[in-house]
Amino acid sequence: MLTLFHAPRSRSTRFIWLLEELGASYEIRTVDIYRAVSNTGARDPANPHPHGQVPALTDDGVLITESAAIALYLTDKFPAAGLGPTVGDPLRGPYLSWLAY
Ligand SMILES: N[C@@H](CCC(=O)N[C@@H](CS)C(=O)NCC(=O)O)C(=O)O
Repeated sequence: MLTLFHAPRSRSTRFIWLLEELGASYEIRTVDIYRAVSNTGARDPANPHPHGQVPALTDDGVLITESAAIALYLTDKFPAAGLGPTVGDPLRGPYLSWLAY
């Protein structure tokens, strides 16, 4: 089971989009985060991210953090969706470059 740890109006929103585009089965757990701009919110003990940030994704309990890593993990996990060039595809290199950029 994929679980996205999400806070509204944050970077984790991009993974609702990606999970939908991939046709993945997933659940969302909304967590609180500290928001420096407004000095509101707080680290949420329900969030497994080691820095209390979002996005965080777990796949059967295995934790994945960092947006680029999560995007790569998900597009690799669902190759049939055709959203990320797979290993051996000539476009794999540019894909990884743009993800890391
Ligand atoms: N490099 C991380 C950055 C994650 C990040 O900065 N997330 C913000 C929300 S957009 C956050 O959780 N802030 C709360 C905090 O830093 O305590 C990624 O892209 O996944």
